Amino acid sequence: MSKNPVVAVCGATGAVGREMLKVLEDRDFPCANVIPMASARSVGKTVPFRDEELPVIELTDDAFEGVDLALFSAGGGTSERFAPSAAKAGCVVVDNSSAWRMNPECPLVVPEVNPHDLEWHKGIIANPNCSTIQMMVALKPIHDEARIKRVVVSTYQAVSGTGQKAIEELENQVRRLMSGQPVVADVYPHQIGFNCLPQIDVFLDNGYTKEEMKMVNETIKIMGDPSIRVTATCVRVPVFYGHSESVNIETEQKLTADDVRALLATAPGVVVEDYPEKKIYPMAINCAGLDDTFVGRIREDETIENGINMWIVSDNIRKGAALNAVQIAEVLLQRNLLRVP
Ligand code: NAP
Ligand code: 12T
Repeated sequence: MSKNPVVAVCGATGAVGREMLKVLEDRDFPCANVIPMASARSVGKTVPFRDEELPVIELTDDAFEGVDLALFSAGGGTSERFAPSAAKAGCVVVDNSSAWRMNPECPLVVPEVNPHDLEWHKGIIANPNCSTIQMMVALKPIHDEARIKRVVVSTYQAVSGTGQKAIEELENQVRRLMSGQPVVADVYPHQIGFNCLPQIDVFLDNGYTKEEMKMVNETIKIMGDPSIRVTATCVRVPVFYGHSESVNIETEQKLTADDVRALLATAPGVVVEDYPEKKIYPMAINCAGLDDTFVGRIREDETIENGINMWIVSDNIRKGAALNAVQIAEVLLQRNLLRVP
């Protein structure tokens, strides 16, 4: 593309959409024009971008005329409904919802891991789940070196993953609980203030939640390796920004903890933060607003032949959503793939 692209941000008034605008600005993404879109409810509102307040327009089938790239984060139903109209108008879609991730026509991409999958896109590209993205960035170099056979992961997920209303729900509940007032749960099925909920997204027939099965199926698609076995437990915790993950892996080849630290030290997008003697390890409060995925508590699992435990933390709204989507767009631009074939 010789001219800079026109970029639509669909869901621009939401937690992820606002961050997308910030990431486009921070990274000086080359764009001719940015068009924020949301529901009819938001028409009349503005959103900040660079030194301007941009008016929000309604997301409709006809809104994509002359738009080159659309970053969607407006819910699965909205993506399912409008992404095909955008692609039909010649606009490449990078979608943050779970609607298109397992569709065989849609690449599912973490730029540090499988940028090559962008080559076969047909107009709609899926951004993986936040919990999957940060795990992939850390596990890919290990898989390349020693082949990962099995992953056991437990997540500690921030409320911002659910959106703006959930952020407000945690704030309100904490305030009320601290002043002895009763709380009501609206967004979540139970109180999230001072609690942990072993349910993220809906339950499926196999007893797992949809969020847990996203980690299983998306890992296989992104790594391009159906032999990796993943089992997950996803837990919501009363944290605003930053998902944490306890990850246990079993590899085919033996790796020591030092081997893993050395591998991750040069991995793109990864920062090793592992100095237990100084009480230094990744923490959600430190990763908020940052772009990297932080890995610490790296140690050998002494109960099996080739096992490693680690703790992986990243800002779920940045690398887990907005940043990963913009990085996908950057690769599309660099490789001249910003067109619908
Ligand atoms: P949010 O704060 O609730 O914002 C939702 C956004 O979607 C708002 O801008 C809203 O516009 C817009 N929207 C809702 N219904 C719409 C409709 N019918 N037409 C047009 N726009 C509509 O939620 P969020 O946290 O930003 O998340 C949004 C999406 O991103 C979800 O699909 C979620 O699954 C996905 N997400 C993905 C990840 C990930 O794992 N990669 C992480 C977080 C979120 P109004 O203000 O006009 O209602
Ligand atoms: N339910 O994009 O609630 O599949 O934290 C991401 C985050 C779904 C998704 C959450 C969710 C997704 C959440």
